[in-house]
Amino acid sequence: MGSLTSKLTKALSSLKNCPARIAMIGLDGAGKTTILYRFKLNETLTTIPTVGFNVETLSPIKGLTLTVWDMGGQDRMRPLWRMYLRGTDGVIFVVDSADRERIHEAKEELMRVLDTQEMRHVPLVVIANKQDLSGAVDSSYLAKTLGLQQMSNRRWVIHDACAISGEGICESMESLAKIVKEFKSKHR
Ligand code: G3D
Ligand code: MG
Repeated sequence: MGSLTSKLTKALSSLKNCPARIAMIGLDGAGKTTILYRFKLNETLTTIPTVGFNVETLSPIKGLTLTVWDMGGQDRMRPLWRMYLRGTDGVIFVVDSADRERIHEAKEELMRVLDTQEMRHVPLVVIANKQDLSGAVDSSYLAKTLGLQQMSNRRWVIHDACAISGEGICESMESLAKIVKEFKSKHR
């Protein structure tokens, strides 16, 4: 367990001198909090409870903030997301790959976030989580269903993962560090 935490920190280490704001989003139940807890062992997880809106923040390495919340449902919460998304340098979108019924809803929520002027060009890492469950769709199916191929104005990557075992999480963070760095050198 401890070694996973240090591997995760290492995966992000190329962002050490490159302060960045990352938003980790997805429908409730996708596995975001589970992923955060993979980092948590030597870190404090701060929970900011707002009425009906739970935000978790973590700083896995100096200068890097990871802000996490659930999407979907409550329209009245959308102005709050906008606030948390301001100045975002990268988005991690976590999907429950076994919940086929909600993939379409997940796509709609993702598009709502990305289709704003402010989020133009901001890079995207999709975590196709819960690959251990039977019936999980794989990352290439998910990429098609989420319409990632049509996103020509931003870098995106997708990884199969299992937040419980930690599989695929380090790879996701390595990709994140890489594309966020590129984005910041070009657009910020
Ligand atoms: P969220 O923060 O996105 O809402 P959570 O999601 O991290 O709370 O996870 C929701 C449930 O999915 C949790 O189960 C969690 O253990 C489970 N989960 C997360 N990742 C995986 C995974 O990769 N595989 C499997 N099989 N389950 C996963 P509970 O039972 O606590 O609700
Ligand atoms: Mg959660």
